[in-house]
Amino acid sequence: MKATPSLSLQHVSEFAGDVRASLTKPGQRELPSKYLYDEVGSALFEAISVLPEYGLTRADTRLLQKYAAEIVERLPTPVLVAELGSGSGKKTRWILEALARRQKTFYYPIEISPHALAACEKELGRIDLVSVVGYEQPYLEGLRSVAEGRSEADCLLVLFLGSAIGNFDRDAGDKFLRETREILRPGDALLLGTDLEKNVELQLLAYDDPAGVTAAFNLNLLARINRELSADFDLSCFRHEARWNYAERRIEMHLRSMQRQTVRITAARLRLVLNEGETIWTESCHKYKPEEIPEMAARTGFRCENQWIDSEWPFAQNLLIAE
Ligand code: AVI
Repeated sequence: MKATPSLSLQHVSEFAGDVRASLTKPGQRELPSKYLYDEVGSALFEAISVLPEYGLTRADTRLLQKYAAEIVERLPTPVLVAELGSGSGKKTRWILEALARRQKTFYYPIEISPHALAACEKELGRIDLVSVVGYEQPYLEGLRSVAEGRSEADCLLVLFLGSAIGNFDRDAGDKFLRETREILRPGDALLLGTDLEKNVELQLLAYDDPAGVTAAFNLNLLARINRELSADFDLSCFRHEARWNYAERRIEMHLRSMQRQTVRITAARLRLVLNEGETIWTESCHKYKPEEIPEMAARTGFRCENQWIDSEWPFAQNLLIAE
C-alpha cells in the first residue's frame, strides 16, 4: 500500500536530506520541528490547542477577542493584513472583524501546509467586507509577495501569533524579526504573540498532557518519516519527553529510545543505531519575560507600541511598529 500518494520528488529529497543531516550531526541527535506539521501533525496540534493543560492558544485568542478594537485603533487606514503561519485562522477572526467595521479588508494568510490554508480560507472567507487570498509559501517569501503587490498608501499589519516565534532559538528569532523588518516600511506593524514564563510544573504539563496528545504529536514525526521516507521506526520503542531547560528558558521535546535499536530510513540512505536512553530532540518552545519583548523589538528595527497580557495564562500580544 502506498500510504502517502503524490509527494513531489523535491519534497522527498529535501526532507530526506534534512533528516539525514540532523540525525547524524555530532552530539545530540535532532529532527527539524517544521516536519511535525504534516496533515496528521496539524490535526494533532489543533487537538493540543484545546487541551485543558495547554492554555497558550486560549490566552492568545482571549487577548485578540478582548483587545482587537484597541489594536486596530492604533493602526492607520487603509491596512492590509498578512499572517505568517495562519494555521486554521480561527483566532484571526477578531482582528478581521474589527478592521472590516472601518474598511474593506484584504487578508493574506501565508502557510506552507495546503490543508491548513484551505481550512483558513474556509473559516475566514465568509466574513463581510473581508477578501482572503492565501499564499502557499514559506513565511518570508509570502510576505515579500504581499508587500511588493501593495500600493503606496497601504499600510501592512503582519500577524505572527501563537508564540510561533518561540520555536526559533533566540538568535534565530532575532534574525527572523530583522528579516521581517527589512520587507516592511516604517510605520508598518507586527502583532507578535509570545508565551510568557510561568510555573515550571504548569509548563511541563502543557507539553506532556495526561491524555498523551502531545506525545502522539511528537511520535507522529517518526510515523511521518516511516510513511514518506520508507523508514522502519517502531514507535512503541520510543517515549515522548518534555524537559524545561533552565539556562535557555525553553521547553524541549525529545523522543527517548527505550532500547538499543537499529532503524533504516531508505530514502535518506541511512542506517541508524540508537542506544538505550538516547534521545532525538524534536522541538524547542522558548518562553519570555514581558520586558524582553521591547528589547527584542529595539534590536530588530521595531519599537514596542503596546503589550497586552492575559490574566489567566501568562501570554502577551505585542504590537511592534517598524521604525
Ligand atoms: C506552534 N507552537 C507555538 C507550539 C508551541 O507551544 O511551541 C507547538 C507545540 N508543540 C507542542 N505543543 C505545542
